[in-house]
Amino acid sequence: MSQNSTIDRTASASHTASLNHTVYIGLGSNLEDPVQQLKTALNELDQLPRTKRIRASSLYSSKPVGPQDQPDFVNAVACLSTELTPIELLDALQALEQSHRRVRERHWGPRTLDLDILLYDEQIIEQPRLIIPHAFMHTRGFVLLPLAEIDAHLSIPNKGSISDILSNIATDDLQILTKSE
Ligand code: ROI
Repeated sequence: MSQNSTIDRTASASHTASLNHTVYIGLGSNLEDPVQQLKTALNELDQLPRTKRIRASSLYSSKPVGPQDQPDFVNAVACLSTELTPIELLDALQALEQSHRRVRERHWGPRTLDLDILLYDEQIIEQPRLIIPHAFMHTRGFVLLPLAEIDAHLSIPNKGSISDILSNIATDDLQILTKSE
């Protein structure tokens, strides 16, 4: 019995020490009170198993990329530390999207909550369900500006530093709505 509890303590110590993957998540919403959708989602990210939220950007309003006949978006980025594998994290984020009764009326149309894995350490992942770095992140001001706010020195594998990329991207449609806590 006492031997078991020693083993348990050791196991749980190494458990904590291995919360060691740094991931960045993009959040977006343009339906059903988008500011509240994002605030709730940021708290829920902090509740994911074997995961801690490290930082979150301000909330930004942004003009829709894609079809213009839809409401403006609210966007933000969060940095997490996690033990989840990329696919475990994807499953957890998709479950969260569902719990927000995600509406996605059409491709590139309005949605209640989008949670995208942008970066997972410096890994490059190309699987049927998951492409990391996120395929469009280096072209989108609504991802890059919040990302630069929480980590100005980040680089996107194969694409270069956020600050270089951002210097060639329009961000004048973005406005800070709520400062990061
Ligand atoms: N446009 C903005 N501004 N923000 C988003 O999060 C967003 N998400 C999308 C599409 C429809 C491409 N446009 C967007 O999925």
